[in-house]
Amino acid sequence: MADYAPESIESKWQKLWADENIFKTDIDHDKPKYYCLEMFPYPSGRIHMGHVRNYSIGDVVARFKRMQGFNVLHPMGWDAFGLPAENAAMKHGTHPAKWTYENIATMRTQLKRLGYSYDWDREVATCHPKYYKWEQQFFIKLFEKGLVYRKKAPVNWCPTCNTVLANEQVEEGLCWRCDSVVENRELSQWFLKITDYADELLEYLEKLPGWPERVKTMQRNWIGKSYGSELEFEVEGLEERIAVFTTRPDTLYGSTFMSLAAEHPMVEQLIEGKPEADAVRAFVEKVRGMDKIHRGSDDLEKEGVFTGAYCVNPVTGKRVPIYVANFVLMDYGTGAVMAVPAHDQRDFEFARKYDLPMTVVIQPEGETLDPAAMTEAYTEPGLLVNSERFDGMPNEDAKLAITDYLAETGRGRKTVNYRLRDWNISRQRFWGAPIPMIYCDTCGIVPVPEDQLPVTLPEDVQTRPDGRSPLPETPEFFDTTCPVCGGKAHRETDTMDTFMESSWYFLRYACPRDDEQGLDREAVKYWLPVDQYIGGIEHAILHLLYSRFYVKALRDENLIDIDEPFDNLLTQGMVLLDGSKMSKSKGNIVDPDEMIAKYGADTVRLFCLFAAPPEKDLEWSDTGIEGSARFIKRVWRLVEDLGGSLSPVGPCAALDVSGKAKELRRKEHETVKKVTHDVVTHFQFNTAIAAVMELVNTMYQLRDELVGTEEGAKALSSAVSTALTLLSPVAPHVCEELWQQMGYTTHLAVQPWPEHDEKALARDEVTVVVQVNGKLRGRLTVSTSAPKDEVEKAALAEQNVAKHIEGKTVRKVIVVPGKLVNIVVG
Ligand code: RRW
Ligand code: ZN
Repeated sequence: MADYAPESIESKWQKLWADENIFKTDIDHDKPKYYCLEMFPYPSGRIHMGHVRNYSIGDVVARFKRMQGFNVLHPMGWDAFGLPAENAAMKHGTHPAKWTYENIATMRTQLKRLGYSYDWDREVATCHPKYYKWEQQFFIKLFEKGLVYRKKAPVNWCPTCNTVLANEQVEEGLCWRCDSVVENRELSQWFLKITDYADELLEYLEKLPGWPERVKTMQRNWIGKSYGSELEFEVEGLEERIAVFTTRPDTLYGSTFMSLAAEHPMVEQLIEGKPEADAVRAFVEKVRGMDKIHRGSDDLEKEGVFTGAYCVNPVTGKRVPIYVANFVLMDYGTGAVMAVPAHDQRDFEFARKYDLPMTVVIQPEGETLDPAAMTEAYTEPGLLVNSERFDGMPNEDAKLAITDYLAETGRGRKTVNYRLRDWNISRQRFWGAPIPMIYCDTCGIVPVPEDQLPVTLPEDVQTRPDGRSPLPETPEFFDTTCPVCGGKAHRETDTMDTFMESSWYFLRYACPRDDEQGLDREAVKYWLPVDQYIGGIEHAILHLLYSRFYVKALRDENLIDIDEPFDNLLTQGMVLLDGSKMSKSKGNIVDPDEMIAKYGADTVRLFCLFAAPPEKDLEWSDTGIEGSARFIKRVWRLVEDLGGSLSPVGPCAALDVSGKAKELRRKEHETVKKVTHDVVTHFQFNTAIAAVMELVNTMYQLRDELVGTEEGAKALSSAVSTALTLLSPVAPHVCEELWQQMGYTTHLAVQPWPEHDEKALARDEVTVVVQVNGKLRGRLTVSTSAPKDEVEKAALAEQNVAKHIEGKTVRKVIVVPGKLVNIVVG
């Protein structure tokens, strides 16, 4: 046998698996199905160590399930639209498609070099017209149903990317992709009505026990359902009322002023003819230029301006001044806030700044708050004061009581509010799926007829150096005829957010070449939902919420039959180098190709799985990867040394052995039990691998004693077979190679997962403690099958025990088998 040479072994097995279509999957009703999916990559250029970790975890799950007898779907594809391709094309003066397909070719080769068990026949690229055709068709269906609409809206605008960002793509006021400060603009945009599904998205979180609690909490907070009241304040001198939404109706008696958003539709009416008008208009102008995220943040300096108008508190009947304030947002509630400075921190800061009155209406037990002396709002529970008929009531009860009281007189009602907004899917960029809509001067907005789909991106265009989309200036794309009246018309030039593609790719994998229907209902029914989804926590809200919504929308279009896309979700930790996230911009990258060239793919995979449990961060370490390499060589050498003594007896062979051979067999079966348990119950690959390492150690310790006898050689053969089988999902190439060296003619990739035999776990000998009159005097090693009188005889003969009973009368001997012998002397 030759030295361990990973390059040749790995390419040999990759070729064999491919030639024999080992990982090709089809519907098979005789087997239980298992759909294992990892989040598909952006074809950004080269594979990152973060990908390697993600896809190695997925591959172990897929291989493990396949060996357990499941019909496993394990696909891979490309999330191929988006800004990076466009930026790169801009830089190099090429078409984004060229850059994208070149990257896909590079990255596919890299993934193949890692030996992942994908069914490559199911590969999809979302930038292919045969993919986005269906997305356009779904879009039109949703449009016809009223789930897609267009409206003018203030949008988050990234000045560097030259595009609109969804709220989810703004992180602390910065663009999620390039970290530029996001601006606020007004544009006509296409929206998907995800808010229609807010309640279902929330309720179904309870039906996802296989999701991490943390992710569910993040989604719950993002949806942000809150109960409250909507009430109305009459405006003094006008026949108008201002509606406010509040989650704190219990504080209504303490509302001493009103704050409006700069965009509130009544501002103009309120200030008309008042001396304050100009100052208010200037302030409104200023606030509208600020970005929304900043306006909503806690540390914004609270500012406002008095409108000169008043309204009336509906319960106290007192005059309340109306302000425009920079921290009130139009898209939460009604854009008007009943300010309660004593019990809301933002109102408190505002009231202090502008010297507005403050009334305490909730007192903590055993205390009396003095508004003049307060340094912050009191927001904890308490009893109502200064609230007339509600005085003395606990504030939680008062929420409903006061709402009911207002409702009786037609001035308010109970309401529900959500933080979730509709999903803006318009992007003013070139490299995305065109939104299939046509503008006609006569007919208005008309969807592209189905038989004219896909609306494809032009192939011979130049991207513009300023990053703006060339589509409006490309006549062969832009100019068209109206499908209704046949007159001159033009196409929509916005393209779709790339999260539209990733919201259904997992369905397309079930029927990737179906050009007739897009989604083959039976195939989707067979494969979906995804049994195990694996990816980064960065998608906890964005992608994972959109996909859940999209599946529900397609279900309601009667196209598919599932409610939720992903049964189980594993969010993997980051890959760190020297304590910080590996990233190209920081320059702390370990290149997977370099590592594969140096150690082989099996070692890289082993390291990724051994160094940390999947949910935890993984710190890259040179000593760690060296350790993984050493272990693989150790397995190699074991098989090499044993050479001709090994025979293909199968893992967990049915052997009737004794002595050291029996001991090895016990270790072998214990290992199968532990590895299976660790993988099945918690995906704890690191402890599973550690158990195989122990088994290998035991084989090294016992091999010299065992190799000489037939019984010993068989026990070794079985244990080596088991170790290779258990390790094969992690390090598949080297295991296949050694498996073949042992004389097997089957592939490990399709070998059944071994099962341990409970009987093999039994130990031959046990240690028994011996007491004399209740005191520990000695220990004995006896056979588990030894009869009681034999154990008693051995106990009495034990040296130290014999000393303690010398010259005394043995009155009684109690034997508890397998545990203890107590000798009573007098
Ligand atoms: N195309 C999208 C995407 O994220 C996925 C769609 C389903 C929306 C850590 C992981 C580090 C990533 C550093 C670097 C995701 C990483 C998968 C990394 C694909 C992780 C990639 N595409 N986890 N990943 N680079 O190409 O979390 O610590 O960016 O699960 O690989 O990543 S992607
Ligand atoms: Zn028309």
